Amino acid sequence: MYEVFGGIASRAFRVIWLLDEMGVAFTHHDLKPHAPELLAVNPSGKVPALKVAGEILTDSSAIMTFLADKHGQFTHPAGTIARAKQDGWFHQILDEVDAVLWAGARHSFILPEAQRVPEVKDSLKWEFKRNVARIAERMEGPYLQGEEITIADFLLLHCLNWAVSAKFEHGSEKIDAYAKRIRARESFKAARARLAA
Ligand SMILES: N[C@@H](CCC(=O)N[C@@H](CS)C(=O)NCC(=O)O)C(=O)O
Repeated sequence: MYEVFGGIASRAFRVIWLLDEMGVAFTHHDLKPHAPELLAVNPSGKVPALKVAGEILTDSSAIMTFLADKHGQFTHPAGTIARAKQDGWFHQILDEVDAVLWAGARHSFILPEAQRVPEVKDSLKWEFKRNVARIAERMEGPYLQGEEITIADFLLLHCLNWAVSAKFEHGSEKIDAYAKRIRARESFKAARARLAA
């Protein structure tokens, strides 16, 4: 049995949605970063974390990769060219989308006020738009790698949702259609419904 730590409005959404997609049971601990119960399992205070077989795994990307490999879903097998390409997408999204949004969040409300540089947000918004346009250009089909949806698509979609709430615009019709396609999935809707609950 898996235990997911972290509120649904955080990067924990990625893990919860993936488990919903895979039809795998889990329990959810709705905890904010640095909550005492969270610090007890993950001393960095960051979410998400996953408890499995008595061990704590951290980092949403590492957890998604572990789950996809373990259950043989939404991933190409390790050691294949297709997997290397999938990992390339995964890391590109982390570098060029997640990191840009996270920098925007840090300079809006995460860093101590004296360390924030709010002016950087315009530059980050420009970078986000340019980076998403590059992704749109390279996309190979209805999903990043063609016909088959992978965890790289789940990661990107989560970032695109995050961008909406952070007011980072990409202006790409192709990416809008892509996001709409993924948001229509029943498991996405189920995970999203947890947000409203
Ligand atoms: N790369 C990590 C980032 C984790 C992270 O920074 N999570 C945020 C919430 S979405 C957090 O816990 N922030 C608290 C902090 O930075 O101390 C992941 O993907 O899990």
